[in-house]
Amino acid sequence: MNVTFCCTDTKAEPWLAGLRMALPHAHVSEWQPGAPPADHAVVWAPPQQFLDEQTRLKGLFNIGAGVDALLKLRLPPHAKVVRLDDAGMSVQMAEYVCHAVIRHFREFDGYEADVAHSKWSYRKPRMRADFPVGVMGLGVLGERVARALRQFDFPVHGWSRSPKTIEGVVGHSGAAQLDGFLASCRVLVNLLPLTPDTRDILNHRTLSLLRPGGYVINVARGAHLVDDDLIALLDNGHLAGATLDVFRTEPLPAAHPFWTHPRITVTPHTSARTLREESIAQIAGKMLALERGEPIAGLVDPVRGY
Ligand code: NDP
Ligand code: OXD
Repeated sequence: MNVTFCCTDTKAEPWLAGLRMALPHAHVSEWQPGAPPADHAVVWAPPQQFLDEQTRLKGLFNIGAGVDALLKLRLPPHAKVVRLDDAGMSVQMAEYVCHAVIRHFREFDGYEADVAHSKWSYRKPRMRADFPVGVMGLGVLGERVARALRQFDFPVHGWSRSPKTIEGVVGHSGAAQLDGFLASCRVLVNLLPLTPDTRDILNHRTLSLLRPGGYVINVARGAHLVDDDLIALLDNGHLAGATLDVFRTEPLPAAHPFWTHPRITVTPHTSARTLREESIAQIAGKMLALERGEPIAGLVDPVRGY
């Protein structure tokens, strides 16, 4: 079995070494233009030339959960597109989102500002019932996040394409239930894949439906959010703040107003990192399963877009 590796912005050597250990009978190499055809590829943001040349691929393994960038390219005709299926990301996402929700709910930013002035401040406890959290996207990451938030007794709502039953989470599904879902929430967590249906979904109309004093946590993709609409709703007081991990342009340009907005917290696309060891173990296992003709989890439907 021939395995090729083509990942932009990723150091190849540790991945190649790990893949060779996990697949001792395979030939694993880094892709070079004109390289012979491989059976499987491990990719992140590959150039179109790679996909045009590698026409015999059976498996195209994306080293991330989101495949929006990959699906913009012309793909080899028979390759199955496979996304990372958790591989250590869901626990990181649960940590990040719970941290952001709790930081806002418990007003830790306010305490920090007071402490900076040696001020012993006391704030009235806020009621959890007044902070229902909505999770958009109840897939591998969204479900874990929704369950983690329930552990802190927040009222939790979820929205997905098809109906989902998660204990303690009020389920909403489909476009027809989007507005009702949003109106039920004060804190909104976005964990949708970026598809034609979800691009710009966090806009003036939808964010206005959140309860007054709403809070937005975007950890999915920057193009879900209309930047100017968020700023307008923060500035008119409808929204209380936002924590943003993903942006339309990454790295976030130095002049972007998100950097300096007093009620926006920015992190550099770090909420759930790809973990190399977990990812290699998962990918190698799936390559071998595909070679044996067995079904695998994490297959992407290119028409659906995720
Ligand atoms: P999944 O594919 O497992 O889950 C996607 C969820 O979104 C599903 O519940 C799906 O519904 C729902 N969904 C998709 N389209 C729609 C729609 N049109 N309307 C309503 N619901 C919809 O993805 P993951 O949970 O693994 O990952 C989610 C996203 O998180 C990734 O695509 C990526 O963009 C982002 N991500 C960000 C990271 C970061 O570091 N910031 C790290 C990893 C991922 P249904 O269940 O019915 O199919
Ligand atoms: C991913 C990401 O999609 O890191 O995995 O954003």
